[in-house]
Amino acid sequence: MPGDADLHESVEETAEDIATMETRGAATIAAAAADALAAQARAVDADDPDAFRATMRAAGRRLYDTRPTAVSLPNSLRYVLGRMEGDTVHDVRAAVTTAAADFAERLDTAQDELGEIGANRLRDGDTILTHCHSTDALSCVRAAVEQGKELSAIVKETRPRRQGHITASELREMGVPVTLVVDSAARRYLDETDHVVVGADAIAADGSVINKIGTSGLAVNARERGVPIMVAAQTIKLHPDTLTGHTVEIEMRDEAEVISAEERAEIGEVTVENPAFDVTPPRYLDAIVTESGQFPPESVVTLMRELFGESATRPWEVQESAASADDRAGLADVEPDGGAERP
Ligand code: RI2
Repeated sequence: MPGDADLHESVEETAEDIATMETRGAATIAAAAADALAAQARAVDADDPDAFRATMRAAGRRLYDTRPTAVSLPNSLRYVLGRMEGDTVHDVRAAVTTAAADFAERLDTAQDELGEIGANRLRDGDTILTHCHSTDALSCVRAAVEQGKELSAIVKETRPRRQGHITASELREMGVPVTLVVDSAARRYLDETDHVVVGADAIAADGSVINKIGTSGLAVNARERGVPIMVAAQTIKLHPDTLTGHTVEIEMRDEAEVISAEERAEIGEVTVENPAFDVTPPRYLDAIVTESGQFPPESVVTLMRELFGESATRPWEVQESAASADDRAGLADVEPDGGAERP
């Protein structure tokens, strides 16, 4: 496999941006990765198709190694790298750039479609409560607002990186009144909440949802308070490895996101941990809303089997076309890595 030195600068930049969370949000990461592969394809100076494909796989590997939890990333890589058909470099290049464009279009369409479905769960006058920033979750809110429903929102700031600020800003752009609260105030505000709306970074075959740290506690509290919670997630969030018993790795991020070196020194010797995600068991969730419909969490496995079938290889190991998978929602043959933590 070619080394990183052969990779196009936009692959390096995209990988760096994903790792530092300059580019973040599962769907946005997937789109950026597909774009980077297209840029790499346009730049590869290879003599034969096999050398071209090898460089593309190296680019896929570089992108894959950035963040481990959001399964949309390997699903994106698999979609593009699985379509490197052709007998000439020219043809393979065209196949990659077309696949990347198709993937981006599918993302947009899926998000719009799930938004329409999720909006049906929201009623005129509802107060929603959000956690982190999810473009899939906000698509549901946007569609509801476009249907003429008046909503208001309680937005958790979402420590440590405060992605809730992005959510608050985007909700204001939609004209939705926003109350921003610290994470630990969420239970108090559930009494004023009609619907909790969150996104997902990965969904396991048993219906467990892996999302920003704090989601599971929110879901338990919402269930205790009788407040419904929906998860808005395109099918690229479905984690095919979990069909065969693999688990989803939970990303541990730098402690500097939680505490400065000065503050840490003042406290004295402590261990600081910064898990980016947690796992919400299906019994605390009411519905998973995808572009293929809404599902009780426990039945999402049926959709996964339909979409993924059997698959075994990693994105950068794909040797042949996955074009036939188009008929299965475009995501079959996409297989991410497994991980250490059990959902
Ligand atoms: P969309 C985010 O993770 C949040 O956990 C959010 O719910 C999820 O990605 C999905 O985002 P991070 O990248 O794909 O902030 O719905 O760590 O935009």
